Amino acid sequence: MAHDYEHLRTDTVVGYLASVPALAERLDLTDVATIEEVGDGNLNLVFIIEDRAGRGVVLKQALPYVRLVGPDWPMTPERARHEHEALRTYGALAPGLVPDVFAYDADRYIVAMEDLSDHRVWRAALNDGERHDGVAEAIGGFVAAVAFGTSVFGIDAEDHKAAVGRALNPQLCRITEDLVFTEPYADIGRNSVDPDNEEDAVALAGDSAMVAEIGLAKWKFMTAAEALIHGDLHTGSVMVRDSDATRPVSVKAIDPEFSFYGPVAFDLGALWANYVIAAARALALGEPDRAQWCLEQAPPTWSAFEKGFLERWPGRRSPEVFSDDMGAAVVNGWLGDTWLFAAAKMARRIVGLAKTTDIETLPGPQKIGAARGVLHAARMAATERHAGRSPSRFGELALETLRGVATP
Ligand code: SR1
Ligand code: MG
Repeated sequence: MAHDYEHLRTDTVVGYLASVPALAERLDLTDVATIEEVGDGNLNLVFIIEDRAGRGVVLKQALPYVRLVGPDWPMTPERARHEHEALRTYGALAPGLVPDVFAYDADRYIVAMEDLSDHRVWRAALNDGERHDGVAEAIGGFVAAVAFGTSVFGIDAEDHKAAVGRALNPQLCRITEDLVFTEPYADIGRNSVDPDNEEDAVALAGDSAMVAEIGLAKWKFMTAAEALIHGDLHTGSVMVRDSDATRPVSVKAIDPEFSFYGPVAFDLGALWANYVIAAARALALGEPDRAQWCLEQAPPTWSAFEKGFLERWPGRRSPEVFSDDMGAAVVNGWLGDTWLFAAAKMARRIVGLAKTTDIETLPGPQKIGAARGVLHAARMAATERHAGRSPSRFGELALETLRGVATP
């Protein structure tokens, strides 16, 4: 399908805002102070427009291709609709934990939303050595609210099926199916590693136990329509602002363009994986205490999720068969799957397309050790999940694994 629509530019965004009354009133367009294109992700254009009074709006526009690669990789801009609808749903279920949405332009695939310039992308903050307390709990609580509130436990069965249909997101799911679950084990020419990590990538792809687990993970991702998951909930999809004398800590989940009805544990695994990646960076930089802190974010993420989900359980649908005990059993299944998806998400960020700044910005020798550590941790998580599933055990084993291969 040809997508012919005007792409925003820094010299056209003010005119665009002026043309949408709901946006024009949000800032003084006669006194604009800054216009910045800040899209540092792999897919979209993102503009922040601020006036001199400090009021701002974010415009995020989906391009008809993958920005990371260019027009040679066409990609449906319908992902903007998915992002818009997910943000609306999440905002209702988890107030304050996603940016406010002001408008959606279905012709030009533009989501207009709250300016979060007083927040930082969590990944960038972690890369700079910052520690933000309370973020892990908040984001675990966010996953719980969405897991319950969009699932058959929280909504009527027919509404659930309609929601599953509306949220079908085949092209974006295909990216994940290929980049996360397949290509790290069967390169089609998009993988890359440092030559000194080549043996690690070969060992990963040749690890038959790992590949078997990843096959299971891919199948679950492709078939388990449990809830309207975020679909790309890494630390770059979380924004944070510390508490101060006047305000509590603020946490926002952003960028749910990959959202669809999928397995709840996929989002939790993405978070855990990125804690390991952040820890690998800290360890490589000679900061073992901070590495440990990064991995200590896994238990509170999980506990807040578990608590948030089980607190809602008494209000579930179909209590005549969704018994009192079933909630805990469902959660326990998700715990094992969180290990599994964490494994998949770690490995893809080292071997496949679309890597992380945590590792990529390390100096050469440290980068090699950190990348190796993450790959070993991925293989550990995929198999050790059968031995003991506790979130603290995950962190301990990951730290042990990273330490075992760290560049001296
Ligand atoms: C082609 S898009 C590559 C990656 O960017 C997004 O952040 C997702 O993680 C996706 O896999
Ligand atoms: Mg993103």
